[in-house]
Amino acid sequence: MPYDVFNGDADGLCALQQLRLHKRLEGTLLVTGPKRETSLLRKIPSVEPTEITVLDVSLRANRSDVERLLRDGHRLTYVDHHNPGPIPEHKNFICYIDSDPAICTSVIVDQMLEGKYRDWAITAAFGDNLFNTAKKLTQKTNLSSYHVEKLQELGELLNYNGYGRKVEDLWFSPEEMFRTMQGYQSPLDFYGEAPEIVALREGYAEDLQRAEEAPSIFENLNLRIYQLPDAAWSHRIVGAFSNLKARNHPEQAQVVMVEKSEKTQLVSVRAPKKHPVGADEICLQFEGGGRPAAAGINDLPAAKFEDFQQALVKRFCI
Ligand SMILES: [Mn+2]
Repeated sequence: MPYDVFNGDADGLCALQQLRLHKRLEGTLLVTGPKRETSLLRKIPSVEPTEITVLDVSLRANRSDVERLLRDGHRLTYVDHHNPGPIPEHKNFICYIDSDPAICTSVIVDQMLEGKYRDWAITAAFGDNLFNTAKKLTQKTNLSSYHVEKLQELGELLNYNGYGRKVEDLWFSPEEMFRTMQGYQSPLDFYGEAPEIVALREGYAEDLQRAEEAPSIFENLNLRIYQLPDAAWSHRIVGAFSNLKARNHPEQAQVVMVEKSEKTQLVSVRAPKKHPVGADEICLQFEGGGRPAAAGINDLPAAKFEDFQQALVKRFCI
């Protein structure tokens, strides 16, 4: 049985949606999880050699499993935009990796399919907070600004749905969401007809209102750090909240910390929109990862917080 492995956010979902609208595969097994769960290839057991498509999850985080699956004789198609580390050279490893900060996985798929399902790529670019990229892509379509706004909201809601400590925190599991999406050729129909979207809109508004009341623990012209408590809502809203702040304050880096326990915090880092680099560099120093514009750390120990804050100041304020 072929496997489709995808990140549970808007970009992962819309990348797979485009590929499977283009070429439907029967009986595909889906492997996914909340957005933060990136070591997805380890979930594929030893099975007969098959086709494995991997979308929007970092190669760096899956490298040993990529090597294992290649040794087992599988054929991998890997499409992604995260900082990859060294790329394996193997005849069964086909990759489309581009870590250009203005690109997301769904945009790479859009290029592969020559714009065949571009509306889904636009949705994903909005979901990954790549507004300029999304707007540029819309120029190659006949979408009205009214419809572009719908795609924007859809991308943001799908992205929001991907965040949580565990899949139970999410309003809908990414797998469930993909199965629903598959019934729609057009994201505008999906937006207008799927009851999941109404539920996400309500959940988003509630969670966002709570986050807006949270204190910031550091602020200067170049950097702002927020602190959210440990709760299902804060883990759901952290990504959307940091994207929104990054957009509204283009000269300031945005860092949102969410308590996981007394000992560790989850961290979301957005480089300033005006100069969107450095987020992945900092997060890599603390065992996190991501892209130059947007990155995160799953477990920042309390003892490392001072060092982390210093690294942020050094990178964004000097
Ligand atoms: Mn992505």
